[in-house]
Amino acid sequence: MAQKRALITGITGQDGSYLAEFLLTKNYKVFGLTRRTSTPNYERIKHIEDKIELIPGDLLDQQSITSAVAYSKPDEIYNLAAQSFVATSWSQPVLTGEFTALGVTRVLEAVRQIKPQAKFYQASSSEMFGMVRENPQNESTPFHPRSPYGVAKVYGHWIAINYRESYNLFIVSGILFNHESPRRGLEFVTRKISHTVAKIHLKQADRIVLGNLDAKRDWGFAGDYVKAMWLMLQQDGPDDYVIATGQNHSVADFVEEAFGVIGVKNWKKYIHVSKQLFRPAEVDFLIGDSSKARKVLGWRPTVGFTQLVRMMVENDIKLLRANSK
Ligand code: NAP
Ligand code: G4F
Repeated sequence: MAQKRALITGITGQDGSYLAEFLLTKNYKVFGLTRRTSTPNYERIKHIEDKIELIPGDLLDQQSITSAVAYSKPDEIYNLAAQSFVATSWSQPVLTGEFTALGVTRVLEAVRQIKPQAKFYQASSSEMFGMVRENPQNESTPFHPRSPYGVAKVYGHWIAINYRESYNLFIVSGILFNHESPRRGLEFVTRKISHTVAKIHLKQADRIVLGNLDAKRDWGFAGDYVKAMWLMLQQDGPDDYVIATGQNHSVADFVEEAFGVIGVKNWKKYIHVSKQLFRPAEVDFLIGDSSKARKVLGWRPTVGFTQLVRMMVENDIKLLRANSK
C-alpha cells in the first residue's frame, strides 16, 4: 500500500506535535504548515523535525494554503491552526475571527479546489456549548458560545458541515473538550498551575495569581485526543463526534491536586485571586458525553485526572531543574 500523506495546520502547537508523532508511528508522510516568526518556535516538534516536512503558510493567506495543499497532495488534512486562547479573543476579536473562523474556509477552499478527495478534520471545541443547555453535552446539544473565540469556532464548525453537504466532501468535525499535557501553552490554566506549583516547589515562586477558581472543565490528555482525530478519518463516512472524559473538576480542584503532587496540603495560602483574570463572560461548567465516539470509533481516554496533573507537575519540575543548570 502507498504511504499515506497528511497535512497538519498548527503543527507547532500542542495537538499538532502529538498528532505528528502519532501519524509517524502509523508510517505517514507528515507535512506541517508553519507561519513565519522572527525566531523559530519549533520547541514542540524539534525531536521529530527531521522526520516531517514543514511548509510555510498562514491562515490569513489563501495562496499559501492552496500552495501547501498542492505541494503536499495530502490524503488527510488536519486543520488544527487557530488563535486558540479564549482570553485573547476579547482583546483581539477581529484577528480571532480571521484565524479561527475565516481561516477554516480558506483551508476548505484549498481542499475543494486542489484535493477534494482528501479527508478533512476540523478542530471544533466544547467552547461552542458555552452557557450549556444540558448536561452532559453531546453532538446534538445546542450551541451558546460565550467568547469571540467560541463564536468563531461555531462558524468553523458550521462552514465545515456546509462544505460537506454542499460538495459531498469527507469532512469531520471533532468537538473536543479541554485536553492538556506537558506541552500545553503556559497561558492556559492547567499549565499555568503546574508550572507555578513546580516553581514554588523549587523556591522560584511564592504564589499563583488566578482568576475564577469555580469554573469546571472536562480535562483529558492531549495524546489520547489526537488518536480520536485520526480514528474519525478512518471511518467509512464523515460525521461529528464529541471527545471527552465524562468527568469534570473545578480550577480549585486542579490547584489542590497539583499541590498534592509536591506534598502541600494548605494550598490556599499560595493562591491570589485577581479580578483582572475573570472573563467578561464565563463558561462555568462543561462535561462531555463521548458515548458516540466510544461506540463508533472504539475510542476511550487512557489518562485520568490525577495522572494528568501528576504528569504535568512532574514534567515542569524536571524542565525547571534542567533550565536552571
Ligand atoms: P495551540 O497549542 O494554541 O496551537 C495553535 C496552532 O495554530 C499553533 O501551531 C499556531 O502556530 C497555529 N496558528 C495560529 N495562528 C496561525 C496562523 N495565522 N497561520 C498558521 N498557523 C497559525 O492549540 P492546541 O491546543 O494545539 O489546539 C489545536 C486546535 O484545537 C485549535 O484549533 C484549538 O482551537 C482547538 N481545540 C483545542 C482544545 C484544547 O483543549 N487544546 C479543545 C478544543 C479545540 P504558532 O506556533 O506559530 O503560534
Ligand atoms: O485553560 P483555559 O484558558 O481554557 P478554556 O478557556 O477552557 O479554553 C481551552 O479549552 C477549549 C475547549 O473547551 C478550547 F477550545 C480552547 O482553545 C482552549 O484550549 O481556562 C479554563 C478555565 C476558564 O474558566 C478560566 O476562566 O480556567 C479559568 N481560569 C481561572 N484562572 C483561568 C485562570 N484561565 C487562565 N487561562 N488563566 C488563569 O489565570
